[in-house]
Amino acid sequence: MQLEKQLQDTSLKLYEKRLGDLTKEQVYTVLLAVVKDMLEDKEEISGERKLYYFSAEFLIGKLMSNNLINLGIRKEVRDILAQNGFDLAEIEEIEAEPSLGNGGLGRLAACFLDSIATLNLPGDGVGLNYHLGLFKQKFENEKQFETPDYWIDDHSWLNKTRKSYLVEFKDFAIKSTLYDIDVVGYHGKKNKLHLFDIGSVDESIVHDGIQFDKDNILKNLTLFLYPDDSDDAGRKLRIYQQYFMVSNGAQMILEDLKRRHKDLREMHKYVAIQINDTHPSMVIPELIRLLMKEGLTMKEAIHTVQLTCAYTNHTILAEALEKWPLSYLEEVVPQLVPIIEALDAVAAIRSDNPKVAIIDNEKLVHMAHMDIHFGYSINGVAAIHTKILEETELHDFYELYPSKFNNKTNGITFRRWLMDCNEELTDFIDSLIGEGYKANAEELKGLLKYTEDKDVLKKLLEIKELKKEQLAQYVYNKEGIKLDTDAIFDVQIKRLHEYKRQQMNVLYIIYQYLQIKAGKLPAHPITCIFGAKAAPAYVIAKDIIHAILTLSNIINNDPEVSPYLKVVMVENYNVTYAEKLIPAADLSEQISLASKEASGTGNMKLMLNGAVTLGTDDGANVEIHELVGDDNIYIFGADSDTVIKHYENADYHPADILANDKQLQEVVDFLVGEEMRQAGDPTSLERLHHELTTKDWFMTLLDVRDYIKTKEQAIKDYKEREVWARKMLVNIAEAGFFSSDRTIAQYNEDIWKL
Ligand code: DL6
Repeated sequence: MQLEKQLQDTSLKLYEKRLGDLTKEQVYTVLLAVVKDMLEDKEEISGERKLYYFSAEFLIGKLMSNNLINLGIRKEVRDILAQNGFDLAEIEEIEAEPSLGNGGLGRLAACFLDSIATLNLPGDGVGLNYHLGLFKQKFENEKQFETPDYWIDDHSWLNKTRKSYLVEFKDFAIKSTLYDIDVVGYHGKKNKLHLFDIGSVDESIVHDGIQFDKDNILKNLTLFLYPDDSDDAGRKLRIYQQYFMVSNGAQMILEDLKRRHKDLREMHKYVAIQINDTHPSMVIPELIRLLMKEGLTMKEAIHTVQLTCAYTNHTILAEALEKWPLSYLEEVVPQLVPIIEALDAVAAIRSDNPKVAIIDNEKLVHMAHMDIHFGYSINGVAAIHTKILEETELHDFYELYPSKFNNKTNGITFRRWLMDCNEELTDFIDSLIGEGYKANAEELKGLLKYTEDKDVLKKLLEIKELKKEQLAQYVYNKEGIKLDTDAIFDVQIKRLHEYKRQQMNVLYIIYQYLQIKAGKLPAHPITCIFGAKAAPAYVIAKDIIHAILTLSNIINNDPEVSPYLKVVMVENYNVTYAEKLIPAADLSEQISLASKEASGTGNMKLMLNGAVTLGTDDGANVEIHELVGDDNIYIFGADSDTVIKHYENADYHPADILANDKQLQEVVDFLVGEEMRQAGDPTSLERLHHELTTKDWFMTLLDVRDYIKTKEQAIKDYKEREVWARKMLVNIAEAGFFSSDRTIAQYNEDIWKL
């Protein structure tokens, strides 16, 4: 009653009309205003020691439904809107998705904020408010184009605050503006996501897609996440952004400590900083610098910073571990250079091993090395990833600081990835085991007692069918492509990267196409669905997108083939799309080259929604495999030890494999055959073909045979509906371990100690 009154009053105030007489957009605005008021009134989580989670990305997704769930009012709001002639789902669709992230790293940060608040821990996010996001992906002529993602409008979750700090660069200083987004825990209190910005950013300098003058920092600083760094100006812009983020955050932290009359020498007693990947690493020298300005000696400053900062590593890919030329830092933030040099000197005293130096012989600053020397914890994000860090990639550091290393297997928030995106499954689970699993995800195991219950298995299949129909409708509206919901939905959704091996799925599709053309039909129709953005300067990744779209064009328009095989790549894959695709997936493609995917989190979301994994023993797949057992997952391919040995011995040559496998050669050559050349761009296709046949750095051809065989087995098994439903059930039941509530509880117990 109270809520209805609030909605009606706000409706009258904003539009001088009753709720029932508004347009859908106006209803959204009214609901946003009411929910923002409720969030404003929520008490902030407080505590003696507070966490600051520094991250370049926060891929938060639309917030309305999540906030309604966490406030515990979603059903009530749905009923009130229904009484006034509106469908809540349609109203929620109106929200523009914040474009503040790229992939798993940013989505993890968003899940973590949800869990930190839910566990009633004082912890805020610190990042930047990118006006045009990563980019909006458009497909034209079977190719990706990038356009600005204008996600901020007059009505958003951003709250402009009065906080502002001066950030000094070599040639100028900038005053920041701080926007906050409230982060409310499930039936709990709130924390904040702090997003720093500047008033002088000018969206009008962007032209020809996402081109802009990279030197004009006052106008471009917070335009885009991950601006193109293929030239010097782009790389320096990234340094400007990173320093702007950490200097603001550090100043905010110290201001808060001073307000609380805390001794800055003991900052570590009141503050924990989690450095999410290396983008925020400059927070270490910046804090030291600011503390020295406050009167601490360098020794005192290093001491407390070292006990405050912890670092999470999210990749072993060398190119993703940032190394900035010292000369760039001199040009952008010279004030940090003497501090970084001093840290390098301290590190050199601790170890004379050049492999652990912060500044190397070529005068490159290894940001991760600074984090490891001057952070008190370093964690990987899945068991196998941490093991590889300890034994191989960061072994020299592990020998130096064994006790700093720990594993925190990633997790996902079930509020968004089950309750929000799959209400039908949520209600069904509630009816079987009650709602306890929402607070204690391990209770999902209670579902295991239904593995032989035919009615339960049948109902699971019915829910999946329903979610597939909903997705088919959504895809039809968005892409104009009709999906056959009887087909197995085979889903690969993740950033486009060669190590994730979307190209292996491409080879499977070609194989299957050629089989069908030769009259050999698959055991069951299959629809291969992709969602992925390629980094704008990553040429081969864009070639892979081109190959997928070209194949999709050929196959979907071939009446002989399309009843059995379809290929769909959805445009502008984002969190909103993921929320539709994941509940509808049958098969979850997690096919990275073993050792390369740090963890993956899509694998967890898909499992939780009853998709069965087809994957390598990589990242968190290894832990999924252990939990569900051999019968409920499809594992293939070389293991990480074998892969690491191939790299060490430099003995992997794709040509050798092709020379011994005529059929595979035919599949690979299809990429540059007549049909593809006619339908696509020969230059792009030849480049991809050349890469695969001469280099194949991520060993696609090593695993593709086993991949095809295993996928064929999965498709065969899918026909046994009840057996398949049992696999689905086991996956859902065992997904509890992957709740981010568990991950965050572990971070807190072992690292933050809030
Ligand atoms: O930890 C979150 C997420 C992992 O699940 C992915 O496996 C990992 O690729 C991703 N890492 C990055 C960092 N850069 N790279 N590549 O995005 O982190």
